[in-house]
Amino acid sequence: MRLSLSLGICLLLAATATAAEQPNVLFIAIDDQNDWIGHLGGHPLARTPHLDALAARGTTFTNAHCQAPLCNPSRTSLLLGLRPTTTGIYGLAPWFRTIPEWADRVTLPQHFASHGYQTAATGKIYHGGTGPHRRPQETAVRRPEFEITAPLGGVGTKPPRKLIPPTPLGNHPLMDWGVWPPDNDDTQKGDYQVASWTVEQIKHAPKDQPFFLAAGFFLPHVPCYATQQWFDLYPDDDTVLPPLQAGDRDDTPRFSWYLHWSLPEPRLRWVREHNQWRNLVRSYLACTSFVDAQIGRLLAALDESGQAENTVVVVWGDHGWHLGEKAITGKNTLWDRGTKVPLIFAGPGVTGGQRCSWPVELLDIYPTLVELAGLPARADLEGLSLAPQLSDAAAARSRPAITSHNQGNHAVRSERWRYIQYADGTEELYDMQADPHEWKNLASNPTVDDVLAAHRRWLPTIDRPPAPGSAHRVLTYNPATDEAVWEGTTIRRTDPLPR
Ligand SMILES: [Ca+2]
Ligand SMILES: [Ca+2]
Repeated sequence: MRLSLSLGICLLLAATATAAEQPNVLFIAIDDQNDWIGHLGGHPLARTPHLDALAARGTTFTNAHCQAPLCNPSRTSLLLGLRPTTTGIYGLAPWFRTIPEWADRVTLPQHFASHGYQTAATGKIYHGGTGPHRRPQETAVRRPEFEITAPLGGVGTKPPRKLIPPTPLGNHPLMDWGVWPPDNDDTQKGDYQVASWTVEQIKHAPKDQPFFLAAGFFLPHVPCYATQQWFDLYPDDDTVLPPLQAGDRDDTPRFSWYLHWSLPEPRLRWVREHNQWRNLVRSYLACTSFVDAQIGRLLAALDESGQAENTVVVVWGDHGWHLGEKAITGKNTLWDRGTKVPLIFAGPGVTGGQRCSWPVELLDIYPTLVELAGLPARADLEGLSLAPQLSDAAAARSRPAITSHNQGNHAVRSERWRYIQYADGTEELYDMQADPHEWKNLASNPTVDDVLAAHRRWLPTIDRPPAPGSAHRVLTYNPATDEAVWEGTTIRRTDPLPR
């Protein structure tokens, strides 16, 4: 009797200990953040002390890639654990819940909510923030994306008129950058408020329940407004400009232009002609440093709350951004500058001070967090858990990173190579060790036939057409007629390249 009673108490204690040890998750997203992060070395002058400190106490992935080079498809892929080629979501629309097949998909935060976590979020997590607001009659039907949300984030304070000259294709209001507001007051910026709300959530976290807390930062997405203090971190001269090669697009297929055929993001030619290139680069870097400081506020709050030891922190960017490389600014490309992102983990289950150079995918975040938290694994996820690499960065990975931008256009990033195939069958291949800027397309070189073959076999076997309701940056191609359609307009083979 005494024995079984003690055994019972032991089991009870063991169960309680397990529950108490279930780690929290602090899930931090940065919008349009390429690898211009201090410790990643994508830009030699980038100043991100807080992300660098997080990487030093955790594991940072130096070869991490998005699954789609655009907000909605990248975030949908990460949060559903499915490739864009599986969902058919490639554009800024649709919202995945409108697709019957995915209407009841259990997302990453919902999986945590199903297993005892309190889920909370603010800012830009999905392309639509923390999920659309439901009509009252729908609340009983569908689970919330997050249990607790705050409608914060976005640009915040805006100047009364654009700071730069009118941009091509309609002078889009988002195409702007520079010093704003002029008084060094950051508190009216959306990202500052996202951080403030998240700090309060950390301070007042439930004592009897683990949390999954998501903070989505909007910058350095355009408009890149930052206060003067962040610009002061960067020299006001041409040493800030990224290296370029004149005529770099001469050896990229015509189809590469179709992926970003006609967009409000100005081309390199425009920013040069209007003396805006340096201003854009400094504005982007300033915004990155500002967001780094907001992430620093979250990490300080976590330390002060005593929860750092029991919280898995993950920081990720949804895709990269060009600042003149390959003759463009913006996203929607299959090169490293468009696909490579920061990805940092720290906390329980993560070895400190590691740099992992295996190609990995944002798709891997879902199964990784599930494993780190000890939740039941799911058989319907397309990513691979990074738990082995978080323990030992040298642990082998079995596959490269894949990025897709609309049906038929894919990049395969292995340790050494970047291979791209467009929907019309044209190809690119770069030796990323010898040519890290992807200047020399080797695809037509007969000596690389084996490399091409080895990479082609990773092209997605599921490659769906755009889902119903797809819109904004959607490109389709019909091989039978050789007809490409961009945003509803046919591109002819003879159309001049857009300037
Ligand atoms: Ca984005
Ligand atoms: Ca080139």
